[in-house]
Amino acid sequence: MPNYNLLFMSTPIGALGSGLGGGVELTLSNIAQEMLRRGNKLEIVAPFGSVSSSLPIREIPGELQIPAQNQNRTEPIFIPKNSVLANMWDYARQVQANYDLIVNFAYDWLPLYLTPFFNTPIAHLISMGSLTDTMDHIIEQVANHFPGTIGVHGKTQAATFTFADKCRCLVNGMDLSLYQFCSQPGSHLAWVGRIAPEKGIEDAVAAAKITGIPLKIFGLIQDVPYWEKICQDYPDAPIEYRGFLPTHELQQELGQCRALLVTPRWIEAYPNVALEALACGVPLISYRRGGLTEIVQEGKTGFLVEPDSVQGLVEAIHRLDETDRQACRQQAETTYSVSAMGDRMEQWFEDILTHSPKLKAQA
Ligand code: HBI
Repeated sequence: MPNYNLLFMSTPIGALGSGLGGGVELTLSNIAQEMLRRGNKLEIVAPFGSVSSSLPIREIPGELQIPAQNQNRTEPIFIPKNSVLANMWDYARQVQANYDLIVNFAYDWLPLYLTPFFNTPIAHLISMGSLTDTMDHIIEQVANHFPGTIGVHGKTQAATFTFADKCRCLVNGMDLSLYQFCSQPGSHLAWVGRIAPEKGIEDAVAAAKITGIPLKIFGLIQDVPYWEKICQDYPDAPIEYRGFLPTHELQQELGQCRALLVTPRWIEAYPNVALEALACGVPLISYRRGGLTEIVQEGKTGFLVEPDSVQGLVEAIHRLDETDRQACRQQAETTYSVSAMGDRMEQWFEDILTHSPKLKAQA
């Protein structure tokens, strides 16, 4: 496998490390670490304020992009004045000749629209399922004109698009050495993620109230009014908000939990939090929706329940003794290790570059 010069384009909805970018922050960092470890050269382009202990970041100023999941299907594309997204891609245009491949991690229209205007090939890692008509349309355009350059995480995510067969499934992965296996947990449950309506945390709180089993909550409170309403609606639920913790602290506390409740209201592509839980030996109780249906080994590494059914969550919680924490860790090591992910990414890059050799910018 030759070594490549890679330019990673981050999400424009928040600085890397802020938590605003959700799972894609962790995905980008994990892949970048592994590509560097394998001898590739790499620079990450991200909004001003992005931080990373070990990754080379080029910070770009400008106004953040609005999160796509807050838009309705027919909403037009909004590009604010001094858009950080536009500024990031103007930078990419200027430096593209130094790179063999650009990898786009943003779920945004502009990078996809600009693809034919670039000489350097662009690989798009699409991090969510179908959300808006404009995104569906532009992704399909790129899938048709640049076959093999549209990557997704899972089959259920791909299935939300009419062009599922043109999407390459990359699954996901993370650095398992950061996650300690815990065989003897406490009695409490966990919920991890951005606290926002599409994540459905109110159902996990309701299940904690019904079962009386304490629920520890980790993640960025992205929608404050939403969180405050839940606290008002369930004043005596046994919940404890633990904050938005860095991976090292999160995995320490998450490993102590009996199970992770995953309550997505939408098609979550491939929630990183589920992989993190498995890596700590924590079984998953999740709605039968999105990427979790491809992750949970029913009855062994968790349970899939009727979507939006709190009663379903409660029944699964009472069956937790059937699950096997060692099997959870084993599943993470087999499929979600960062080296398994690195192999899938390098193969993807190789396939793109051998099928669409770099067009040397006209001298
Ligand atoms: N919205 N506009 C936009 N762009 C993104 O890159 C983006 C987003 N919403 C959510 C998101 N990325 C990530 O949190 C998920 O893809 C994981």
